[in-house]
Amino acid sequence: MKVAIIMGSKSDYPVVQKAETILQEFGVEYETRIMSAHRTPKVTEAFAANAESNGFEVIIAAAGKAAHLAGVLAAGTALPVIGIPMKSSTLDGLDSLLSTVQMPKGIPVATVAVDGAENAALLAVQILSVKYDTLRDKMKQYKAKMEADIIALDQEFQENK
Ligand code: RP5
Repeated sequence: MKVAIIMGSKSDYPVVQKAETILQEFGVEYETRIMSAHRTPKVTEAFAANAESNGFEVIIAAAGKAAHLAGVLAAGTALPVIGIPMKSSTLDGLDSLLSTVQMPKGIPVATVAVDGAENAALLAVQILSVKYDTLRDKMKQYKAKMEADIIALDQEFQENK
């Protein structure tokens, strides 16, 4: 199981790293690359065309401003593409969000929240878990732990307020 994480610029990496951390937690192999729909269009197109034969099963694409990266990748592959709109501009990421989510019919991009790198990785794990049962079990454990942690926090909060 292998996920491609593509980011439009090195400046996206502090956010993108959070997706890497989640994939590590779930034991999912990933490769992180810098590619741009606008600055390196030929490289991006070639990556999308060869992603499946290179063993990738899901693509995560993080980009900001006029963020066409996820859409361009989705146009060039049958693999599922998850878009992370980056809050990298004077418009607080609204530009990235709309550029990523407002895809024309036929070319979906599963768009997470602005800077939502953790959810992008979790969604990638959930997509992969359709094929890999071990990942579905890990996802169930992840959710159960999250629930238990919050219940414990609430209990502590009630006792100490
Ligand atoms: C986008 O423009 C990148 O994804 C990044 O979020 C934003 C700014 O890029 P840099 O100017 O920091 O390279 O293409």
